[in-house]
Amino acid sequence: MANIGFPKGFIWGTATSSYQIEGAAKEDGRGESIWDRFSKTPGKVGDGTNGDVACDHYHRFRDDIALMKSLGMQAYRFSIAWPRVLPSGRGKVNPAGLDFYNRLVDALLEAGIEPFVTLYHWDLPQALQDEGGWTQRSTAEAFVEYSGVVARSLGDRVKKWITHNEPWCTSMLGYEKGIHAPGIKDFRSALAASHHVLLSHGWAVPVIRAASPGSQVGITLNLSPAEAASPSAADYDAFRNHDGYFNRWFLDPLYGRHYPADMVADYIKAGHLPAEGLTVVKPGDLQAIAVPCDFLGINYYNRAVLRSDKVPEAENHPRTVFLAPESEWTEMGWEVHADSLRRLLTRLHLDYAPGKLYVTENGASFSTGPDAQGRVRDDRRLAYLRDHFLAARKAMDAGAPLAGYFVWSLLDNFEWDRGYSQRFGMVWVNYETQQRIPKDSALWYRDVIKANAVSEP
Ligand code: IFM
Repeated sequence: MANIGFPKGFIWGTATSSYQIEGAAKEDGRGESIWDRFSKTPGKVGDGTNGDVACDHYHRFRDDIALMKSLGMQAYRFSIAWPRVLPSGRGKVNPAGLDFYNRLVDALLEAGIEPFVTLYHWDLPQALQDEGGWTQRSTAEAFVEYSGVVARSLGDRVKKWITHNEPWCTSMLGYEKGIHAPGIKDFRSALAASHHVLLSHGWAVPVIRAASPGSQVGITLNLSPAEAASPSAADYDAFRNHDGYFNRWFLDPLYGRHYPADMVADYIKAGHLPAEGLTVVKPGDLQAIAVPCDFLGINYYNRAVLRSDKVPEAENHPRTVFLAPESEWTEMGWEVHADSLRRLLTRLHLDYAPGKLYVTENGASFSTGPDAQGRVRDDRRLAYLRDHFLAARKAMDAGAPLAGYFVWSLLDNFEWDRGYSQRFGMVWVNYETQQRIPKDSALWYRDVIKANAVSEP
């Protein structure tokens, strides 16, 4: 067994998000979010649950921080609930909401854990959705106001900021497929939403920097390393389209390359855009989106293998197929494929040359629970994490400037449209009692952090 070391200063942490863990949905002046509304709409969340209580982190954050400290976490990525801070999305600030995050940040720093703050992890104030949500430019303006309020309050202590988590999910799951809040199924709206999310990022970066001097600001994308199922021209075209839809649509404008022309052409041809193209893009927008950032955050879970045939009428995109039936799968139905993380990080380095990368999320859903002795032997999660850490290390050898890694997630939590049926945590949560039990993967991760090294199997 070789011990594979990571560079000195490499940051090891874990990640969560507000709606998935906080609970306290109606406390201290918090406004309604699109996820409150969506999860309470019958049929939207598989197990009929919602985030009203979740992991009750709002009341238990001190214990959760003590737990992180005991596991040796160096950094903690969490998100701010916009409707706690600005219950109507803009205008009147709710001081109690800001106080919660001030207490959280202070307690983290006291525990020696660096806060990485995500400003938007999907809980848009419902009041903004009532005006059209991310399909409207005014939501991007409201996001800048909100970012300024948060950065002015926390910016003396928070030095790592992430504007958005996974703009693809915000726009495509929320407005194209309708399986996430706000549950809209209209591809043209989704394309408008994607532009306004990116625009709000570009506009917010200088505001955050001004309010939080010396800080580093970036954005997190969920990317889909893709490959063609065969060397045929048709499958290659399916790959091109998927890569454009999932990856280049977001990466290209962020790195100053405009929206990919081949995708705009595809969307015009399919009638998703008018002949004039992306009319939501106004003069100056692309320069704003391409604001230089300090880092790019990557959330990686699985790869996509693309085949051109049998595209059902209702789908806008080529069929994604998962070959390799001998593969292992997580309980989300996602293929385990660590080498695609290496490929992804290497490709980003070669194609876009970000100054710094973080894996801001990576993890696996396995429901293994406590045995008779109360121990959670989640061997498959442990192996998943080990293989992905090693794959990331190989990408670093190939030059990818990876500076840190955040395991998704600290706690089992509310997995959006899947409710509590999926468990991604390194820490088991008993939702009846709110008891936490670090799983074997968490104890193993503690040793990785301590050694700053991973043992090869
Ligand atoms: O739980 C989510 C998280 O909110 C965003 N990234 C993917 C995770 C697993 O689905």
